[in-house]
Amino acid sequence: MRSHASSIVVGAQWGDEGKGKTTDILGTRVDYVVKPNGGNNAGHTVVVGGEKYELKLLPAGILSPNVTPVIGNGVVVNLEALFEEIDALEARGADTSKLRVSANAHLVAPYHQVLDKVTERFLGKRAIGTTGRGIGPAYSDKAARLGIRVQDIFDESILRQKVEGALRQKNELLIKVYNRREAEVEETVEYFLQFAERLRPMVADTSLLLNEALDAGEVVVMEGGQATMLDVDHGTYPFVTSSNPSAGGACIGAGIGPTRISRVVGIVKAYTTRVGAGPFPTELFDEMGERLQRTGGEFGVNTGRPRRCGWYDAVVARYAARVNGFTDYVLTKLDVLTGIESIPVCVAYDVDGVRFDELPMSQSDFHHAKPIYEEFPGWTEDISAARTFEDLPVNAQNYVLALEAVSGCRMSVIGVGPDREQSIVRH
Ligand code: 2SA
Ligand code: GDP
Ligand code: MG
Repeated sequence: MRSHASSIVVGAQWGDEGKGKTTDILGTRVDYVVKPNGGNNAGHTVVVGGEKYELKLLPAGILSPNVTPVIGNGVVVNLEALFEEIDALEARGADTSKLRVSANAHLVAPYHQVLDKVTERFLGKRAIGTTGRGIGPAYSDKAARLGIRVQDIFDESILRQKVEGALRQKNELLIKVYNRREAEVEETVEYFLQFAERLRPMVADTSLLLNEALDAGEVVVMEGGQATMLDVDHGTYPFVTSSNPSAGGACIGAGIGPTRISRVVGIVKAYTTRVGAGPFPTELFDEMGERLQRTGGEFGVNTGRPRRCGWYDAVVARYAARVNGFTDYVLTKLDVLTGIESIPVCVAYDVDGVRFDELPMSQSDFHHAKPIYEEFPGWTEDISAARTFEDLPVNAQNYVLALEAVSGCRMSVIGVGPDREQSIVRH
């Protein structure tokens, strides 16, 4: 794929489409890879030369030696998790010394994780199925202006004031509503300070760094966490994460203006998965769902939770193409469908007898949506060694062309296996 000055990579479904691998194949030259949103709720599995890496808080670009990885201002950072991940990568010989972390990124505190878990318990049947990493409470504090930012841990008196302010409110909740132990100011201050010296050399004005890099003709990729349908504005609210994983959120979370973006790449799986609760019209509850889960290795990178599986949903793909303004799609995991005789694709919904070609405006309608399927003949040949479109069996080619026709954007790359080499580049 040709390198562009600045690309955004966005999940088009409910996550785990293979965004981590995609960052690697976006061009022969990538200088910066930025994570603009999310935190250690994300999980990217990347296979490089047969070696498997599981990344959570760090952008997958960290595995490419010439890339400067950046944690943008839109991320919520768990410092304990960050250093654990850095240490694990260093132990395997990866070089993490170029990592830069935005001074404006918010920090996840231990009380955010407690609040995440107890809120889920209090929601009962309406629980979101979060990763329990404190992501929602950390973003809530950011919006409520009660958050602690990376830069705060380098000024102890400011840090103490902010922790005191945050805990006055948090402890009311923890003690009176949730019946938990209070979070203590000094304990929390000490928790953050223990990381300060190790973090200091990594901290930067990352918006300035990235814009100067673009001025100098360098190539920047923004690697979105989670996905469009988990976006707090555009997803299946309230069954969403608490950030904006869509393309607009990447500009905010990296500090790069929309006029500087040259390409927006949607990553879409040849079928659909979802982790956690919430509507999923094409979900399969039968042996075929189990087959997709098994063949696709559909288990959470972070939590190990089995992912719910179902057929490709073109209504979701068209919606994602629209709200993100995709210029290209990368279609992943086509190989997982090998051996299925006839493959259904959802092209519209039936909502209580009414046909919907676009995502229903009302969440209640979406909960009632029944897929209207078109069927496409499958293939039995192993496609994992295909490197050109013509290498694919005709039925696999036709399946891709059929998806392309209903998904709102051209499909420029096709994934036929987990390794980054296992890709067909069409445009
Ligand atoms: P949270 O923890 O507040 O962000 O959870 C809110 C919803 O967002 C979903 N979510 C995810 N969905 C898919 N993959 C994610 N990352 C991990 C992975 C997930 C894992 O790559 O496998 O290990 O379980 C991710 N992160 C958040 C979450 O399931 C909730 O529905
Ligand atoms: P992300 O969160 O979008 O980065 O995706 P995950 O890493 O959570 O999940 C995607 C999984 O699919 C990973 O295990 C990848 O190694 C794997 N993967 C990516 N592309 C392909 C592909 O084309 N074929 C197959 N079989 N696996 C793939
Ligand atoms: Mg993932």
